[in-house]
Amino acid sequence: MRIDVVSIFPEYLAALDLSLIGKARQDGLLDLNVHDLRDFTTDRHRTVDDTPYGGGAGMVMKAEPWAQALASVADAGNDGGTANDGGTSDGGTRPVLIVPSPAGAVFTQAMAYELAEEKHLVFACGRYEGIDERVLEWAGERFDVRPVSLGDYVLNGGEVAVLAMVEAIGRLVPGVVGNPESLVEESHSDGLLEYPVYTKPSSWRERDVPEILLSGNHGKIAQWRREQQLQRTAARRPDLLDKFDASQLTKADKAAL
Ligand code: 6GU
Repeated sequence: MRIDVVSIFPEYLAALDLSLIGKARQDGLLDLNVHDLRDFTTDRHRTVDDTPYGGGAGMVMKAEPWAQALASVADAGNDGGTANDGGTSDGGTRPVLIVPSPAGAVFTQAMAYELAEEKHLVFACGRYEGIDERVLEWAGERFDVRPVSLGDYVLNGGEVAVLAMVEAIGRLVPGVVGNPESLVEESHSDGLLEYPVYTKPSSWRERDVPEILLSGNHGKIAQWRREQQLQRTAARRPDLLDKFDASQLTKADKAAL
């Protein structure tokens, strides 16, 4: 997968050299490129913002530097492959342009799975009050444009959101996580929160690991873990349980709740 990130703070993205994602880049699984938006300005001051039409607080990011930057990365992920290599219904393989914004659709694990299938993702990190809206309209001609939010709170810019999204998406790209089994049992993979985990010692500061986990009875352990998932989800995230329909819950599940 190719990923391009455009930002006025490219240094923010340095964390993507580390850990699992850094290793995936070294292994050639993720081709991640970070670009400085100011490199696409033409004035002496490398201006990227201006005052908003209609008035109001703050500054708005100018359209032209964004158009130059996005045009330069739009074709970068195109390897000249055939028209039949998994393209979208329009016959092409349009890159996805993700625009981090508190005004976007909320990013979810389901969205991460979808985006992990794409060949080319471009992230446009806005700052200030946002990017001139005409850029998003214009970008629709060559990208599949998706404004995306991490949740209902405000960050100063898209960079931190991109760190989160690239990590969530990148780890789902085949080969990035060594043991794919570990993707199966984690929180949100089945719509429930993860069960609690324990390691040695079995007794620590007078607290014991739940007896069942030492029993060696794998059927009973699986049942206990499922109960824990359901109870935890009911306590911490009842909104997630509301999305379950009754047919997804076994009799034992209902007894656990
Ligand atoms: Cl994706 N961007 C910004 N700037 N603020 C946010 C966000 C994104 N998600 C939540 N708050």
